[in-house]
Amino acid sequence: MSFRWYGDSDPVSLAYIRQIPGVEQIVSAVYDVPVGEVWPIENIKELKAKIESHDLRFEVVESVPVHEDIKLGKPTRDRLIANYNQTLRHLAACDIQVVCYNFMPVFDWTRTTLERVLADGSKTLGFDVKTVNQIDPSEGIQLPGWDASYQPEELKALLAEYAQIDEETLWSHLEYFLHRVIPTATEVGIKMAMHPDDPPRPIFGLPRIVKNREDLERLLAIEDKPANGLTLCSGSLGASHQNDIAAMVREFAGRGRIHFAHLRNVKNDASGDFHETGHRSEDGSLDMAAIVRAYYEAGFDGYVRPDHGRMIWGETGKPGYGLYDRALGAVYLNGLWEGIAKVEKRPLAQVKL
Ligand SMILES: [Mn+2]
Repeated sequence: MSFRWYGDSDPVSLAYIRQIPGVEQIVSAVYDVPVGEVWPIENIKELKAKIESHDLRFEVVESVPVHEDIKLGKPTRDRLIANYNQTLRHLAACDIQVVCYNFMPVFDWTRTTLERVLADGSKTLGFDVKTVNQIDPSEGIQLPGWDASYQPEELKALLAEYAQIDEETLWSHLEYFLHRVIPTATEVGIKMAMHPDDPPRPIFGLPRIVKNREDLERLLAIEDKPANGLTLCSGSLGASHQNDIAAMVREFAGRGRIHFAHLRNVKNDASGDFHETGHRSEDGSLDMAAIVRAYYEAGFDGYVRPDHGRMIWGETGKPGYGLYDRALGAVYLNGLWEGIAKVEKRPLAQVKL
């Protein structure tokens, strides 16, 4: 069981994370190197030492971001892919096992509100299809939580470049990337773990290619090697009511291709609107017990983390990444796992998450 931590600027401290029952791992990244440049080995070592000084381990990186030029298929991509591979070599030298990444154009995730108030007074992230459809990207986009590293003009230019890129072209750029990165990952012993698109639908005409079972299958076939695997995010894929998460877990964990599990619940409806909920099955649309059971039955022994949490008990901070609700999620998920393991009467040590 792991917990995401955003480094020294994260209001949630490593000392507090250490106190969550069952959490043994930190998932983090080097945040002070520009996207596309090599992560110096010293920076990785420093981060790892800091985490280990709190009696926690650092074996999963989320994320090593993929430069937009690689997704756009620009001539600069060869240099950027060489840098990416060098970063993987440095991470492997620091005993990192899994690297989470995504291939979403421009935006890592999209929500229309970061502060939807639920019936219990907690605040959560929500997505409303109508609001997104009313936005004309050529006139600029203002939604909460987006990467502030883009200036408005820069963003417009980037969106104009993507207007030339359809889904098949983006697939071909992903293939180009994986054919060059997976051999390096295999060589150094790192497992790459693609995070699906969030939400799993096209937005603003941007192509989105990791949305459902068929997309995951196609992705894994590009390089049919263990190093080419998945971060299966129940909340991202689960925002589409057509995705059967437990079935995906059975299939892809059964084949040893899920290296990192993001577990959270989401309340969705057929229109595509959704909001995030607490992790418990009853609170959202996903049967979390069935999903955890699917991992158990597939013999999953990879890394897992609670994903986003609501803001509860007056906490403020990074939307989706407060301490309290994610800690409740971690304990709930470990409780499900222990319950399933005890019913199955297998020793817990053999089935540890
Ligand atoms: Mn996720």
